[in-house]
Amino acid sequence: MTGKVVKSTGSWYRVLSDGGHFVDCRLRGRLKIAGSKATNPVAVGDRVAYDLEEGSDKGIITEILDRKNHIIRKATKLSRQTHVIAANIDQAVIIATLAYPRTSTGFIDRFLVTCEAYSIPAAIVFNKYDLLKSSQEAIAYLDELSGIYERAGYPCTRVSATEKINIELFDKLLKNKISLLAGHSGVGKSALINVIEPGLNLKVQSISEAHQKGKHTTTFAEMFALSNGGMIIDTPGIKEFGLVDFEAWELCHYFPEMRQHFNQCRYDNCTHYNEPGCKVKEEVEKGNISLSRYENYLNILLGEDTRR
Ligand SMILES: Nc1nc2c(ncn2[C@@H]2O[C@H](COP(=O)(O)OP(=O)(O)O)[C@@H](O)[C@H]2O)c(=O)[nH]1
Ligand SMILES: [Mg+2]
Ligand SMILES: [Zn+2]
Repeated sequence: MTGKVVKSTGSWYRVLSDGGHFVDCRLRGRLKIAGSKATNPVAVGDRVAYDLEEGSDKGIITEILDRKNHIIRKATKLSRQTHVIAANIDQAVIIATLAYPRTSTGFIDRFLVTCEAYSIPAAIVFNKYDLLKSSQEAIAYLDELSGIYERAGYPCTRVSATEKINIELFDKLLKNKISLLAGHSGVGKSALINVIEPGLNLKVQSISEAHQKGKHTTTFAEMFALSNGGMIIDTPGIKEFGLVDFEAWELCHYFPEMRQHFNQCRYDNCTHYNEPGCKVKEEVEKGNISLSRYENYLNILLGEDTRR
């Protein structure tokens, strides 16, 4: 029998069978993915084969089917060990807020680099639009950011969970796709999901709870089915997605608006930092590549990206 892992606690896996019912499964002891440095061999989104245990409604996972893709974070910043957050994702949706709490562009860009590295299409949803819409200055900044990201190829949507603004656009974004939802604690991930799927009744934190650090103990993602045919993977407490290891000259491949210029630089191995004859820097100076994206590129390149 085969199915899809929708929840994991580290020792138990809830599998949604192809027949549409849930089976709690354990992992056959010796099942490991060859060559994987991951601390968890099976992640939410994995397709697995399982057998039912004799005389029980519990199952044993016997095989992990090939992954289309997966996304990881490092166990710790310097660790070689990785934790697979989810597998077989159609798109990643980053929920960001310009205020309460403020999502930094550094966080957004680091997340987008991770998505590019794993070839996962990404979209950005700016929530809590109700808090901005009376300030012209805030709207201008939101317009500017949306322009930067849309031109780089990432669709942007502004929504409000509490005032139900543009909820139909959010619903459409998730329709018939498996989406990984990412974003800091407190940006309104659960609130947004509850608006399009009230039956899930996810816990929405009070603002004060959202600011308490270390409150989330679980690092395991969970997958929910939506009535629009989509599935979402909620990632509690995940602040930072581990960047894959890359060579300096490779990093610009993960910035779509830089990728198209790198072969016009004077040097083949240009890192677009301080090399002469750099086409990327020229495009930044002309205003064709955003300064904010370029600065975050340099922060990642130089390893100074410590902002969360
Ligand atoms: N003003 C405003 N507050 C929101 C909105 N969406 C969520 N919130 C509040 O933000 C807090 C955190 O929401 P929650 O869904 O728990 O965030 P999560 O940690 O990303 O799942 C709660 O107090 C929500 O009521 C919104 O669109 N506007
Ligand atoms: Mg939540
Ligand atoms: Zn260059």
